[in-house]
Amino acid sequence: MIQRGEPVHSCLNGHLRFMKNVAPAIFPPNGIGDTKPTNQAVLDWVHEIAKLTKPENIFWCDGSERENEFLIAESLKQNVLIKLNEKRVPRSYLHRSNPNDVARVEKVTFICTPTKEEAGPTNNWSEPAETYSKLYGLLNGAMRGRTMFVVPYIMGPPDSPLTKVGFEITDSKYVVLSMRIMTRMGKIALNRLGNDPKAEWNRGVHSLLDVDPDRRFICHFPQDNTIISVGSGYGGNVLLSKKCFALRIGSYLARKQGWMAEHMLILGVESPEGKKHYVAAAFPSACGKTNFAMLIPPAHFDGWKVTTVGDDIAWMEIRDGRLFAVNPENGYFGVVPGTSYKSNPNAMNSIEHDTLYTNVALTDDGDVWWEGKDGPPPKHAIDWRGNDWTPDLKEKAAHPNSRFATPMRNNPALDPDVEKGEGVPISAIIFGGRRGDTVPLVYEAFDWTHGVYLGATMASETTAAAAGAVGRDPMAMLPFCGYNIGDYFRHWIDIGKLLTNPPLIFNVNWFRKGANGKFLWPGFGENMRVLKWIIDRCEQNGGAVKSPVGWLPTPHDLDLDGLDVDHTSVAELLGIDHEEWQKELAAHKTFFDSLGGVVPEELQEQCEALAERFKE
Ligand code: OXD
Ligand code: MN
Repeated sequence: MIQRGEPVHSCLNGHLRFMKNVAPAIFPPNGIGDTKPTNQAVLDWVHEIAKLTKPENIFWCDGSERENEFLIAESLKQNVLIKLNEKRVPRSYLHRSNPNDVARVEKVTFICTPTKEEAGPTNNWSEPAETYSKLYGLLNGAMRGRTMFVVPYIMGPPDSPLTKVGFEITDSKYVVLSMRIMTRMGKIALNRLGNDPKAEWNRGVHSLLDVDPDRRFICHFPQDNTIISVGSGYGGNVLLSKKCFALRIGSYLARKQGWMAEHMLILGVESPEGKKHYVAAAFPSACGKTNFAMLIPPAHFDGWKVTTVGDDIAWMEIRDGRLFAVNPENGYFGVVPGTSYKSNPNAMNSIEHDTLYTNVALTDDGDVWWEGKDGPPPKHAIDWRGNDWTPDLKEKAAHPNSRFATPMRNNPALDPDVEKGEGVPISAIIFGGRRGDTVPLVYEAFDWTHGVYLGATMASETTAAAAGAVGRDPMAMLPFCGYNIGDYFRHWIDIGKLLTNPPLIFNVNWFRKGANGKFLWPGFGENMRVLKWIIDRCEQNGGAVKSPVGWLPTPHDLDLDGLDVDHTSVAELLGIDHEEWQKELAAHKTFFDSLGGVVPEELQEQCEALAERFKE
């Protein structure tokens, strides 16, 4: 955490004087890079940041094809991008980030609210005025010899009341190219913002500096609708539209303005009769959100269709007593390793063209490769670091967090209503995590507040070496809630009071293991069977039995026809082990206690009620 009163880096001037130029300036021809906004507030802010960072020139992005082609050509010249084999992966490129910079870094991510209490017990807090002065110190002259790009974008469908405008200033071409995929970028945002100097818009400033982990900070100023990110070039830290704006600042604005910004996929499920439901689901990072959002129903569900609205973020508002959701993004920034035609055919089809890859391996014929891709590994490749790689090496060819950025329009299962301004009505909310034991395949909350409790106590096994270690991750928002988590829980409870037709809330666990240590559930497309029960419950015709933890399907209530899972496994999958749940209950209490008194009374009561139900 940035400490109060800590001196601004004493060697700062020396450091900057010799700072290597990782992003040399480019010089566009007339007609490119000159779409200046007309809103005076934006112009003033850009002027202020330019005065501070002292770039060689300013490039005003308009999101056009011509601009994109120019930026790609310049990025190829500067080795920011490598062109992939045009026949195998048309119009696609590979970018390698600095090996010290391959993931989001929570320890240097800060919520800078006037008081520490506003940031709450789950966030790193840092005092706003001091943080601004520290960051401005780091940004002083940081864009010398570089081009400063001004990227206007909107989050949300063009004609949605939920949609918001953001501007990102950056000295990274990779960021500009990625933002064009991940957001609706360019003139569309300038038109939406208009000329009102008081209009709401997000200010994002990003500089690579010299990509030094010691000078890497991702700071959010919710009260100012401002983000400053320095010292990183990795997506989650620098595509400020995504985790920074749509979730951290978004969740703060959502509470203030009475809507919800959630770390959730949104999918549509349509029956053969044409009846359609939408569900939103929150799983912690690395629990298969993208796979679930792009699920292909197995042969047994002939005529059923699953469509993707979003794979990572949902912005939701109340209308007619129901929750409606939009996906604020325009593309997917997904983890590559493990993606194959077997695990996720829709993702594979999406990333076959027009895709920007980061940190995957490059084959000798200019194709991309990663661990878990279909077929045998290449005999030789260049790994994500740029070194020679052969299959006998211990090192992975692709970084485990290597990514694709691909336009959502590449997805063959894209939902037709993804652009609908009013959003899609949500019938069910699903929480879930990776749990080897305790948590059944699926169960339903008794009511909204009980559902909030399921979300608040959500957990997932950490991938750390400690086997079975479980980390609590409320609503999968632990790294993304931009304010006090207690107030966030309260906001969820309050939203429930305004919903006359609330979504039903469920918890799922695809990862339960049997006594033999093997997964009990096949997962992937077969998760359709669980989804089907959830839809049946929404239509009030799915059977269930009451258990202490919630409504549970019996094996008979799940459609398991044609599935190669024996009866004992199904019983294990749906079983409630009282001893395991006593431990789970104790863990809920410990977690709530660790939050230091911010948890609303209603959720404490849910904890007691759960304990009581086990005594019955
Ligand atoms: C992501 C994440 O990259 O949640 O989506 O970490
Ligand atoms: Mn995510």
